[in-house]
Amino acid sequence: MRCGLVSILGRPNAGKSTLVNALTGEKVAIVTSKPQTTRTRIHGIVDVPARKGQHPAAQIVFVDTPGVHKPSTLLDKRMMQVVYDALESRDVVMVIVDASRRLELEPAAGSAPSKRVLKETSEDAFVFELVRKLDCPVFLLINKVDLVPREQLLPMITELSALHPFKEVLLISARKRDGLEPLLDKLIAYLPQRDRLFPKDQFTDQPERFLAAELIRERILMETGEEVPYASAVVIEQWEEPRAGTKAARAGKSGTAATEPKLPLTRIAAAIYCEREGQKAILIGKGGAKLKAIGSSARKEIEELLGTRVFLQLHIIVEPNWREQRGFLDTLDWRRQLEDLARKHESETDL
Ligand SMILES: Nc1nc2c(ncn2[C@@H]2O[C@H](COP(=O)(O)OP(=O)(O)OP(=O)(O)O)[C@@H](O)[C@H]2O)c(=O)[nH]1
Ligand SMILES: [Mg+2]
Repeated sequence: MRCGLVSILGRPNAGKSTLVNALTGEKVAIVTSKPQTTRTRIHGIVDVPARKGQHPAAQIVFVDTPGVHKPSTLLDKRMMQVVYDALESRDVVMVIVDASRRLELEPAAGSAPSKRVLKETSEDAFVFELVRKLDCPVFLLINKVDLVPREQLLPMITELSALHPFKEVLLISARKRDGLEPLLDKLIAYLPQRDRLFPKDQFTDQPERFLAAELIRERILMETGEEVPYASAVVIEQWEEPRAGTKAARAGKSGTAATEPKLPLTRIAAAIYCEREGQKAILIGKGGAKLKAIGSSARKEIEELLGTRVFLQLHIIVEPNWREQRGFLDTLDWRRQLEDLARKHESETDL
């Protein structure tokens, strides 16, 4: 079969995570309208059956990455390191640009209606700079075409195609799931012959605990404004699984977890970290209303994910400057935590 890693690269908010979710058909990565939502590398795994006369069976591992930005904190630097690492280990790279941001509204002249015109933008310049040195196939995805008048797309393709010898230039709408079939077909042609990297039914490499922490963080991003989303982090402190044998199959899209009273219960306690007392007050809200709203909407999402009922306890911890603390950032990195555990286990069994 064909199998490979496809890294997705783009500015914050370009739609990388929306695309990975659309391709896997699962909520692998959180999505918000705020930039810098994704902080780590996230795998979304797609199995494509063989199509006679078209392509062989394939497993494509999409690698969602943080948006390319100029780092200011240590957290930002770590996020950019994730991007560089994803560009090192890959078979194909897909650059994704937001078509709607390449347009601007030209003021109406006289009685004529105002219209959208292509604008010169250097926003994506750093992204194109990063792919220049790559020796692998690079695709260009022009996303959010649902927001752009058709006649504007052709000049955009011409302009962007000139920036790099892209193997393919494709128009997509990740949100509307438009243009994804041709994308999968074209990708498979560039993937190496290789056995699958993950079991057939696996759609992500993230542990459930990390997914749950991300779902809580998504609610925080959506419920708060100003600097709170950027200064917030979520750490799962306790995770008590239902007794063995009682865990139901994933509720999936039917979403029966919340409504079915007899389902087993998972108990989760999570800490929300912020940097200042003022941010803590915003997160708690008047009479605790904000924290309650975050907790109840996150709980529903986690129930959907786990297929159990969930008892979710949230509390807030002020950790000044956590975005600059090496040790704290390590505790947020589940890959590093798993490696540490494996090393510890190895050294214990060596004794
Ligand atoms: N209209 C429209 N909106 C889209 C499309 N794709 C993504 N969006 C929206 O764009 C916003 C950002 O999407 P994300 O998927 O979080 O973007 P991202 O590139 O992962 O952003 P970061 O994680 O911050 O780097 C969200 O509000 C999405 O709903 C699309 O095809 N059309
Ligand atoms: Mg993202």
